Amino acid sequence: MSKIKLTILKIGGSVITDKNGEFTARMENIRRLAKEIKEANLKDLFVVHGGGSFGHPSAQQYAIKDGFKEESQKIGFAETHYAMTMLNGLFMDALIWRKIPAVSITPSSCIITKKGRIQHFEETTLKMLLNMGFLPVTYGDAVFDMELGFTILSGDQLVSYIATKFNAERIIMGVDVDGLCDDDPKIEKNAKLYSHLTLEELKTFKDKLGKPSACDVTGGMFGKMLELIPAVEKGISVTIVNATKANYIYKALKGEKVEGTLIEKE
Ligand code: IP8
Repeated sequence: MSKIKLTILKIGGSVITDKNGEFTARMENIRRLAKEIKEANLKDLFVVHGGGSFGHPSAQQYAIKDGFKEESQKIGFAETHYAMTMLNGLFMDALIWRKIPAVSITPSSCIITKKGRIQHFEETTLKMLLNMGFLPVTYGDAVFDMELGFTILSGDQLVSYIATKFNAERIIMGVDVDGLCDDDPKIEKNAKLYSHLTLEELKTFKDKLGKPSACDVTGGMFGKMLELIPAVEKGISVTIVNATKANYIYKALKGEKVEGTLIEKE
């Protein structure tokens, strides 16, 4: 296991779903990303995807992140988890159709959090999948929590946790913007892209990032940056690229030059 130099690829929920709808998958992106992952043919890859318009609406409606307070939330927990298994199924279908030996790991069955932070992770299956050359795929999910009863675990926390635990070589974050900018690129057309940031710059930069968008219970770009800091502190590089653009993820996986933001410790 120690010889494995893991690449962790996170595909944001806004890339594979339309956040303006409910249960609206962006199938063209899912299929294209499966093709890019197949063509990059990387050993030791681990894929994590977000919830988008599958996981977030019911999580928000039933306040799952805040924990178990009343019986009526239980159906919300079940719905949120089920919605994530549906989205995961669409992604797995595209990967397996490309003959990628991808196997899904369900966070709610192997992870327990404490006040929202990962406390136990039964990682034997993940290790075996990696050792045998499978592609493990996991996702943000509704999970059980030692103090809260249950909560929402973001895909970004999973990325950071697995990266640090398994001493990953690099993290690639596939998002729906070109990288980190000095302003919100969805609102401000002249926003300037940062092509390189050090950890110190990232720490000052994160304070300037805008508020998360309305239907993202795990904190949007701001939450992502906070989660990634421990991984960058350990010397794991983070590349943020636009996964809605054709071949950007392919190039990032292959280590080729691609527009985006590279974050390194120094
Ligand atoms: O989209 C959260 O994962 P994220 C998933 O990576 C759920 O923040 C269930 C809302």
